[in-house]
Amino acid sequence: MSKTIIISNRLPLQLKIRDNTIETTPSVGGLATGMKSVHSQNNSIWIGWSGLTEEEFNLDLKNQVNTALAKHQCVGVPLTQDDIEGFYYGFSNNTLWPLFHYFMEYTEFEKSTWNTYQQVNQKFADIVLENLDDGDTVWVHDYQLLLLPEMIRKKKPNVSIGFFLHIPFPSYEVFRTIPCREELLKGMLGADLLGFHTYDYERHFLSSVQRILGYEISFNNIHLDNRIIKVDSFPMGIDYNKFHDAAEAHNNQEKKDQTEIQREIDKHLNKSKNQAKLILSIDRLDYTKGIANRLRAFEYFLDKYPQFKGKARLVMLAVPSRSDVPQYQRLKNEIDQLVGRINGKFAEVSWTPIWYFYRSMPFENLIDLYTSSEVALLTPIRDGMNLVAKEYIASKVDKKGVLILSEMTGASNEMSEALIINPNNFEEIADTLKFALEMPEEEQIKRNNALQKRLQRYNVEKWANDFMEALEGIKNDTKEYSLKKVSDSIQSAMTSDFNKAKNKVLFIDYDGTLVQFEKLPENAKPTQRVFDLLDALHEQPNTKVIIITGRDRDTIQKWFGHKEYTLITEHGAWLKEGKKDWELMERVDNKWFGSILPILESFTDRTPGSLVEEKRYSLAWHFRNVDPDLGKRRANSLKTTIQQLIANHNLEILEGDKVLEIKVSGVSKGKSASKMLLGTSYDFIFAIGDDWTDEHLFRELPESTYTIKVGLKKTVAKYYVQDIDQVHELLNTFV
Ligand code: GDG
Repeated sequence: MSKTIIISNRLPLQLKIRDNTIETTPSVGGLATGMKSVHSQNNSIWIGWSGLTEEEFNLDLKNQVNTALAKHQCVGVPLTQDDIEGFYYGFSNNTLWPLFHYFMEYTEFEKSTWNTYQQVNQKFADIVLENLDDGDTVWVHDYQLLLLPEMIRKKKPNVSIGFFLHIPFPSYEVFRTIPCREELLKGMLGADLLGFHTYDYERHFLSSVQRILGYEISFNNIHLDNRIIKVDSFPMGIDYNKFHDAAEAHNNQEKKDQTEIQREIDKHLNKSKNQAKLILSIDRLDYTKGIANRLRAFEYFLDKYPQFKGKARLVMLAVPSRSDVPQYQRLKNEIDQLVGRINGKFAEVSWTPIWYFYRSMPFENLIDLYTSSEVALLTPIRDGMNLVAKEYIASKVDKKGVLILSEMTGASNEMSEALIINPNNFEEIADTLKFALEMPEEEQIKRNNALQKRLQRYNVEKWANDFMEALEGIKNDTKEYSLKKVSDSIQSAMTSDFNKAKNKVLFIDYDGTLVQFEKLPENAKPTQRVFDLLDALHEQPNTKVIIITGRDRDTIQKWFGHKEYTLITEHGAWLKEGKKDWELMERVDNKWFGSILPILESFTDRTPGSLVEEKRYSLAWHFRNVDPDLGKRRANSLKTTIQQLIANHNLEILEGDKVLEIKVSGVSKGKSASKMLLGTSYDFIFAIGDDWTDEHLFRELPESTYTIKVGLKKTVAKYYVQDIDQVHELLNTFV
C-alpha cells in the first residue's frame, strides 16, 4: 500500500533523556495537529530531527530513541552539533529567515553555513529515500528544507512531492540578492505542488522563477520540459474546536479549578470594578514580530489618551526563541529596557501598564489569557500567517473581544473584520487601540461572528486535506499525460505503420521542435544533426518531408534552399517544393505594412529587449528578451492599439510563444497543410510541433494523422513528447 511521508525540520515529538531513558511527549503545535488526519493509521511516516544531537546519546540510547520514534510512526534524521550550528542557526535562521522577512540588514551569507545547509538537506534526502517506495506521496515543510524536493526528485523522478512554505516568500527584488538564489528555486521546483499561505507570496515566488530561471509561467503553472508544477495558496487554519472547547470549559470552571494566573487576573479585574481592560500580545521573541514597535506604540497611546492610564494594561507574553543567537539576545535586551522604562514612566501604586512574561506557558494559561483579554494587539513587521490571531478569535466563546492585527501578516488577508493596522504607524495604532477599547459589544459580536464562521470552516484539517487533494489531482493529471506520452508500444506501432505505408508525408515545425529557441531568432540555425535526420527521412522511398514554419521565406531559403525538402513558410503563405521556385499559397499582400510597422517600431523603442521582424507578408513583434511582466503588458497594449487597423485591413494577430504576429487573415498552417494533401492519397500522415500555431495543423489534418505535441502544454494532438531530443529520437526511428 502506498504511503504518505511528511518531512519537517523537527519531528512532532519532544524527547527528553531522564536517568538514561527516553521520554517522549507529542507536540501540540499547529502543524502536528493539522497533520493528524494525514499522519494517521499505518500509511504514513514523519521524518525529521528529534531535537537531540548525535553527541547527546550513546548507542544504547540511540536504539531506545529509534524505538520510541517508531511507536509514533516517526523516523529521526541524525544531526550533529555542527550540523545544527550551520544548518539551523546558521543558514536557516541567519540567512533565510531574515531575508524572507525583508530584514536584509540582518541577512548574513556565509559559504560554510550554505555548505552545511546543502549537506543536511542531503541527509534528510537520504533518510527519505531509504523509506520511500514508488507510488508514495511526499509532503515537505518549510524553509529549512528548500533543497529537499529536488534531491528526492533526482533519485525518484515519478514520486509525487508537495512543498509548503510557512513563512513569507519575499518580493523578487529582495530574493534576487541572495547568491544561491538559483539553487534554492531549483530545489523547491523538485516538487509537483508548491503551497504558500497567501496569493502574494505565490506571486512573488512565480515572479522570481520567471525572472531568475526564465521558466515559462501560465496562470499558476510553471512549465518545465518534462513536468508542469502547480503553485497555489493554502492559508493555514487552526484546530478551531480545540481552542473553542477549551475556552468554553474554562469559562464554566469552578473557582477551585482555576489556574494561578487566572486568579491573579480576576483579582486585578475585581479591584478595578470592571474598569480595567487587558490588551494581549503573544509571540515568540523574534524581531519579525514587531514587539519593540508595539511597546513604543503603547507608550504613545498612553501619552495621547491619558484617560486610559490606570485602566488599560498590556499583557505581553514573549516566548523565548533562538536565544543563543546574538540578534535575539540584543532584541531581548531592548525589550527588557523598553518595558522597564515604560513601566517606570507611567506606573501608579495600584497599576503598572505592562505585565511582561518572558517564558513559555502551558496551554491552559494561554486560554486564560485569550479569554480574559478585551483586545489582542498583534503587530508583526512581517509574519507568514500568525496563528495567534486565529486562536484568540476562536477562544471568544461569547464573541466579545477585538482583534487588532498588522496588515503585514498573512492572516490579515482572511481576517478583514479585524481592525487592520500598519505596524509602523503609531498614530494609527494608538487611535485603533482607543477605538477597540470603546467598541460597542454588538459590533464586536458582529465582527467575531463572521471571523469565527470562517475559522471554523477552514480549519487546519481542511487546510491539510485541501493540500493533499490538490497534490492528488496533479498525480491524476500526470497519469493522463503519461497515457498520451509516446511510449515504446506507440512508437513501434507508428514505425510499423510508417514502414507499411505506400505514401507518407511528415509535417515538421521548426523552432521549438527541431531546434531550441535562441535569444535572437537568427541564431537558431539548423544543426548538422537536424540536416542528417531530415536528409535520411527525405531519402526514404515515397516520403515527403515538409518543414512548416512561421519563419520568413528568406531565412528558410538561406538555411534549407539547397535541400529538396518541401518548405512552407510564414504560417502557410509561401511554398517551395523540391527544386522548384517559391510560390504563394494564398493571395496575400503587404500594402498594410506602412500603417502597422511604425506602431510596432514605436513599441520597440519603448520596450527594451523587443524587436520587429519583417517577413514578406507578415510582421512579428518579439518580446522573448523583455522583462516578462513588461513584455506581457506591452503585448496587450499593442493588441489594443492596432485592433481597429487590423479590422480595416482584414488582418489578424497570431499570438505565438513570446511573439505577436500580424498577418493577413485566413492563412494558417492547418489550411496550407490540407492543401498539400490534395491530389495524393497518403496512407501515413504525421505532424509534429510545439506552438499553438501548430494546433491548427493538428486540428485540420485527417483523423488518422499521428499528431504529436512537443512539451506539456494543452493540445488537441493525440500524443506528446517532452523535448527536442525526443523529437530527434522519434524521427530517427523512421530511418
Ligand atoms: C511560523 C510562521 C505561521 C505561542 N506561545 C505559546 C504557545 N504559542 C503557540 C501559539 C501558536 C504558535 O505558538 C505560534 O504560531 P504563529 O503562527 O503565531 O508563529 P510562528 O511560531 O512564528 O510560526 C507563522 C506559522 O509558522 C504556521 O505556518 O503562522 O507566520 O512564522 O499556535 O498558540 N503555545 C503554548 N505556550 C506558549 O507560551 N502552549
